[in-house]
Amino acid sequence: MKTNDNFEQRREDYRNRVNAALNDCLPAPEIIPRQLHAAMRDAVLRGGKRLRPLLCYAAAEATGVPARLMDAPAAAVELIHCYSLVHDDLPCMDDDELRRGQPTIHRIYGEDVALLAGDALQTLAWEVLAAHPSLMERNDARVALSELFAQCSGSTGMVGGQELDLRGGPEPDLAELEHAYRTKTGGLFRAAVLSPVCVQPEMPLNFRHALEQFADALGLAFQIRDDFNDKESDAQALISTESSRLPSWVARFGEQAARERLEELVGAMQEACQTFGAAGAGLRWLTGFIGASVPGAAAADTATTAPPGR
Ligand code: GRG
Repeated sequence: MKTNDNFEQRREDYRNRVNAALNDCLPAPEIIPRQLHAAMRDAVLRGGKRLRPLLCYAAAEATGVPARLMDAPAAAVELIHCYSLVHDDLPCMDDDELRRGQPTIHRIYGEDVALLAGDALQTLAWEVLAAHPSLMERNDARVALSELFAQCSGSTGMVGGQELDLRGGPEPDLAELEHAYRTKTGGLFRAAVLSPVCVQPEMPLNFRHALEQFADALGLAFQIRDDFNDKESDAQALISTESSRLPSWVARFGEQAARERLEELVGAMQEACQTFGAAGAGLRWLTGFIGASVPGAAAADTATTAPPGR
């Protein structure tokens, strides 16, 4: 399948497109309060692979939705993702020193400013959905996107999943662990992949179902892949027996089971992609990115290079 090559080329255009939208919507650093705006800009513009925006554009290609209708959800989902990273790095959560290869926002600006920067990034995401010029004539789409994003990022989505992760305990069963993954990590992937449905309400049902299947498998697969590659998962498992946090999938069920589960999920993503024929090139490329990065797992397609920005 050669269509992946095509997406490799377009991927850079999409990244530039969302970076421009993000740069435009973030308040300029000279606008008061300057420190807050500098922290917000750093949190968003200092790297990142932009996987969630790429998913918006890839899902739009797959379903015949014009790319310009994805500019608002692509920027909004990245703003919410960046807010979650800033808050996740805080001392009361993971207390991380580095993010995207650089000091975390609270290490540079202090915990108080980092908290506020995350809050303001989240608020900005809703402003983008409400007021982006590309959706000015589409009240229906703005309402549908706002509802989808709220469900995927709030207490039944990403934020709720984070709480489950913090309090889930060391011995969750499979359903408990996967529910936490599906919401914490999968929530924003779901928002991205289902964004085209919100701007094209007349979309055929088989397309909607395929996007649902793709999003569901992707959220889980991405987190298991991340656990799998996490060299500290053993350490995390040890810590987890002494804390209320969930263990990683790999630590809980073992490497072999994780590899098999991941292959199953990548298979579900590939199956969903078939619905879109050649137009699903972008979704197939992203499937390949997940499948190719796990030692011993079958690569889903030809993608072997990570999007730049890590
Ligand atoms: C604190 C409200 C709140 C939520 C936290 C999703 C989440 C919930 C926190 C992110 C922390 C984390 C490490 C989640 C696992 C998913 C993951 C590997 C995120 C990193 O995503 P990438 O690889 O990051 O897309 P870049 O930097 O490329 O954008």
